[in-house]
Amino acid sequence: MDCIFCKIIKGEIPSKKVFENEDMLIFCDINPQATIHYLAVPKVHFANVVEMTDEQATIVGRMLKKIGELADSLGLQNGFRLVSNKGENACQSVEHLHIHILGGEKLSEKMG
Ligand code: DGP
Repeated sequence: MDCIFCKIIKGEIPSKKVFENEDMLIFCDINPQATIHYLAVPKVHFANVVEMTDEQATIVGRMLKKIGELADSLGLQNGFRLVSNKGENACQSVEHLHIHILGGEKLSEKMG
């Protein structure tokens, strides 16, 4: 499958990894939109929350819990924003579910 994030997970494309476990990889976004901008990506491939099975939703639940546990060590002790784009209106550009983790500064009140 020709998926950039699957290739990053397999190590075929380099990335700045900040965390990895059996469920996910967290790495730095190549085009940061905040002082800190990570992507949390499940190791199993699915496109977005609409395509997600119940089992995959359980993985995403564990991912969110772990992101919360890691927040301080990732430099996010003053807060952070999680975003997961789906589809054209949200400008999703990579068809492998990913959670943007944004922080390291005061973020805009506007999200759209
Ligand atoms: P989205 O628009 O929600 O699909 O965000 C996709 C993000 O993925 C975007 O912020 C840029 C990032 N990205 C795309 N290709 C690469 C890559 O090869 N390496 C890294 N680190 N990030 C990438």
